[in-house]
Parts: sequence; structure tokens; C-alpha cells
Amino acid sequence: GKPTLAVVGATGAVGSVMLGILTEREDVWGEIRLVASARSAGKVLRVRGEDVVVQALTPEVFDGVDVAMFDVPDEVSAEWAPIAVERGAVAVDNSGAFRMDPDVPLVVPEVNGEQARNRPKGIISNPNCTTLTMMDALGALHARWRLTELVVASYQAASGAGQPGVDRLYDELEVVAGNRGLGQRAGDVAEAVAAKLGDGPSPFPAPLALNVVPVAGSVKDGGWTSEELKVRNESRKILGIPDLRVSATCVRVPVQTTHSLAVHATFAEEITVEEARAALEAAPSVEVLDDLAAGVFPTPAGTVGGDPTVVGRLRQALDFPNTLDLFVCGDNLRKGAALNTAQIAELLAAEFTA
Ligand code: 11C
Repeated sequence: GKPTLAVVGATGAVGSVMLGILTEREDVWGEIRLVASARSAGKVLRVRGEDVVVQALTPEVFDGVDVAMFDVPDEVSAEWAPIAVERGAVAVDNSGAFRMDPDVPLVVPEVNGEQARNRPKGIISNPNCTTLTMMDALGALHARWRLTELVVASYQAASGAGQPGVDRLYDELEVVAGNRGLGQRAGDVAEAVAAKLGDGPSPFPAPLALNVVPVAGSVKDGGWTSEELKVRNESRKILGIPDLRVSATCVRVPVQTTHSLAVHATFAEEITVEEARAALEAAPSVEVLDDLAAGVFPTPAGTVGGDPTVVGRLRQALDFPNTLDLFVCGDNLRKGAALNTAQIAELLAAEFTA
């Protein structure tokens, strides 16, 4: 029969998108079990056109499950993915808990899908959404021109911080909406936001409305953030280039969903815009929107809700040989999270039914 799937974290921002993706894609699953914290147990969610009651996260919930997807915080995955494996499931984890574990493959199906078969711990990791946004495109270019250096600036959406991030962005936008005097004096947006929203916790370390925030993730050694280090470490692992030179600056912008990246990529071989465009157009999950004279370029608002990574602004770097500059947009909840996890799970489903 068809394999049984468990979706852990079904009620979160990524989980909700996952239910839509499972409904849209070819149905390879038998039972789909929805799992969340005890607080959300008993809720009814729709998937594949049916109502499904959410079950509480317990060891027993994994009995009979073939594939368990986890869209939960690192510490929840760290504890529960191994429990799912003990109960007989393969875990596909979208947290950061196992990504850099040498015994856990970090998989983007279009780039290194074959690595999903080698999973000594029974766990496969899904990359961070910021890294994932550019992996399809860079994988296609690396295959032909051999990537040697990557310099990236990100423009990350509020939903990267989950539903609390989205709620906070809209709460702040309500505060600033209609107040055209704001944004002309240092600190005035922060004051207006604090006056209306109080000192309530924000997932962002500065106001996001009318602003950009050059800090995403947590603070790490040397002034780097967790997001910037993930871009470096995960890109190296996925592309299989352990000595890839990477430098990233990760920035939060007032966008609901879809991360964007300005990418400065250097290759071992000479690369031209025309050849790069052809390679990107041939890549299965990349869409090229690149006709500047005609006003055609990717934006997050024009990308959100779709499956492909959208690439444009292709330029030969004027002062850097073998270097291409490009702009990439990808839905951080779809390819950046739920879609890639669903694709990995489908590779497993194909194994089980083979
Ligand atoms: C963000 N990329 O935009 C993060 C969210 O390692 O899976 C995902 C964090 C992760 O805030």
C-alpha cells in the first residue's frame, strides 16, 4: 500500500503551507497524520480535501509511520526526530538541529537528491530557507562552471520568523499606515511602534515597517549571525565544495513571504551571461525573468506562492573575471521549506513503493 506520512508542526506557518502542497501535488501517500503540540491537539485541519484531527506529539503517534516531516523549532526536532526513527519512520527535518551532522544528508532534490539514500541516522535535513533560495540556480551553474566564491546579501521576508514574524510586520504596518510624517527623524518609527504595541516581544531586533534590519537569526562569534553562518556552511555541504569561499550579509525587509538574494558568484571557468541564462532556463525548477529594458526582473511580491526559484538581473561583473551577478527570489515557505521537504519525502515514498 501507499506509505503513511506524519506532518509534525502541522499548525505552524510552514505546516499550513505544507498542507496546501500535499493537497496540490500528486498524491503518493496513504494515511496523512497531522501532529502538533498538546496545545493544538484536537484542532481540525484540511488536507487533500478532508478534515483531519490534529494529534498530540507522543512516541506512539509515530507507530506505523513511514515518513515523518518535522517543521518545528530546533530543540523539538533534536528530541523528537530520533524518537520517530526509533518507531520506524524516516525523519525529514526542516530545523537546524541536524543539518551539519556528517551522518545526516542535507538535500535539495535537484542538486544532490541521490544523497537522500545514504542516511545512517534515518534522518534527512532540509536546508535553511535563505540557503535554499539560491541552491537550484547555483547548482545548475556549478555543474558547468565550478563555483569557487560566493558573496551574498539577503533580503529576507518576515515569515522566515514564522507566524509571529508575519503578525508583527502587519501590526507595525498598521501603526505606520497613514502617518506620512514618520520616517524623517531617527528613532521616530521605533517610538511610534513602541507607543502602540508596547514592549511586547518582537521576533525582530528593530522595527521592520519603513525599515530594513541587518540582523536575521541569532548572534554568533565574530559578529556573524546564525543565518550568515548557515548560508556558508550549508552551501558548502549541499554543493559538495568544502572549501567554497563564502561571505554573507543577511537582512530582514518588510516583505510578507519570499526571500531575495543578491548573489555575486565566481567560477573556475569563464562564464558569459548568455551561457548562464541558457543553463538557468534549462534547470528544472528555475524561472528566468531577465529583460531589464522591458522592465522584466524578479521581485518577492511577484514570486510568492509559486514553486520555481525566479532569477534575473544577470550581469557579467565588470571588475571581476569569471563572476556573475544575479538576483534570486524564492518563496521561503515553499521551496525554502515545505516544498523542498515534500520533494524529499516523495523521494522516500518512491523508495518504499519501488
Ligand atoms: C529566517 N531563514 O528567515 C530563517 C528561518 O534555520 O530553518 C529558518 C531558520 C532555519 O528567519
